[in-house]
Amino acid sequence: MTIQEIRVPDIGDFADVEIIEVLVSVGDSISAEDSLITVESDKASMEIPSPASGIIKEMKVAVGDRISEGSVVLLLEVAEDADTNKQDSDATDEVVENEETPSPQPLSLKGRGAKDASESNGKTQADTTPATNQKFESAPAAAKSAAKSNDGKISHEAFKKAYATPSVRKFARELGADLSKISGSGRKGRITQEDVKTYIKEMMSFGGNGQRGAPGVSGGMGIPPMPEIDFSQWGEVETIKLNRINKLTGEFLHRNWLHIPHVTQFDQADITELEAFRKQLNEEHKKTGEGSKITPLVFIMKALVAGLKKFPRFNSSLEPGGENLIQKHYYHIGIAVDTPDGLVVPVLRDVDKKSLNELSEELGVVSKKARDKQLKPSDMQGGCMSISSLGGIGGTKFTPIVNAPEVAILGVSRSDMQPVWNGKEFEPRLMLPLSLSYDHRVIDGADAARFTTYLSTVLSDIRRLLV
Ligand code: CAO
Repeated sequence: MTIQEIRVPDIGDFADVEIIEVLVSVGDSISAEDSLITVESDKASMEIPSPASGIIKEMKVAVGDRISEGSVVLLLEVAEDADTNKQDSDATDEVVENEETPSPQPLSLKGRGAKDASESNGKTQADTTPATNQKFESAPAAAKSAAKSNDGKISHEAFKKAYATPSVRKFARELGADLSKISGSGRKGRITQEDVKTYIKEMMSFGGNGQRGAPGVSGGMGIPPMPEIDFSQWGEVETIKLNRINKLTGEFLHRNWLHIPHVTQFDQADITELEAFRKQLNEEHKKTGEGSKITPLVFIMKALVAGLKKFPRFNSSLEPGGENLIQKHYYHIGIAVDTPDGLVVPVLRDVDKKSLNELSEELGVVSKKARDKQLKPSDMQGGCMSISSLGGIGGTKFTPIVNAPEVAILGVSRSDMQPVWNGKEFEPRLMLPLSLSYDHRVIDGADAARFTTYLSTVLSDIRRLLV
């Protein structure tokens, strides 16, 4: 028997990387090629395999340690005849360096680096997956050993945990799937991505709690992935690549939609007088050549600020832990701008301190900047509440998605002349549809109704903005 020092082999760019998983422990009997640890850089995760078979005598690393090429991972007791790296067969129980190791295998790529890496070899991440699984599944002994507790018994929980690759575990985590409840169909019981998908499908069809009889209800975040469909089977199709804004917006909206319990309150404001005043201002601007065109939106921004002052809870953000509200004492309003590349939301600051003319001018400038792709990330941060105005386009109402960390968003649709009963007769009044979506964790339905009622009152009589 000899004691062999197992070191990290050449792992390319993986210098000073963190160990995210230790797959073996002291006393384990492992085979050559069994995975020992998983390391993760900002681009990918990778398993480090053993170069030899033997029994683990001492672990030299733990989860969270950072390692590079040459770092000692563990001490392995190897049978002399199996010690392919050691030339001197006389020596026993001495530490030798391994000179030859199986190559480490990438498990998953992530982020931008992943894209670069996958593109650089002409493969997508999906392309690399089968090879990855194959490698990992050749390490069942290591995984099984890792599941042993101090008393030598195999913990069911740990066994299951060890029997999925980090990428599968990440996938399961994202879908809210409990790995301990999933049976692995991979080699020697390894849980595969397909197993996770199947489990989620079952949970969905059984009502989300694993019980039959409540179809169609999802188990919390246990949302199954959309199926991949080949639409070309039904006719001609083309694939259009989404641009960066589309992708970022999609991800952001999806996150907000899933995290925030949304409710939308609808209302209408009588803007007949406001519209008359707005037209008058625009006429004056035209005659004098001074001031930019004023649209209803700047009045709505002013009314919104009045609403935030009267109902401060709308001007807050919920701390991620859900323990506290952060109350803001400034009034910055985000405006959703439709651009050829997608939706962006620049923020107009200190709306309470600016005149209608100043806001109109600024709105023109930021909308142009947005459409010319000139907005900086800081131009889109720090909003208290956002407005999504589709008034220039059409529609009667909609349900905007809260622009987190804000707690509410005001949707505005196209104003419309309607017959309104004034107590004696129907009168033609210009009515502006409002759609207020809010985070129900922070705002009660009654407050939302009070808020839109107040907005409606202010917009119906803009003199109230002065009091
Ligand atoms: N009712 C009736 N008419 C309205 C109106 C309303 N609620 N809001 C605007 N209008 C009118 C304006 O007065 C203007 O009319 P004139 O040209 O006759 O003066 C016309 O519609 C066009 O207005 P606009 O859209 O150019 O200007 P705006 O200040 O209302 O909006 C901006 C600016 C940047 C918000 C808008 O251009 C925009 O991009 N809107 C889309 C926002 C969006 O996509 N939201 C959805 C997000 S969720 O996917």
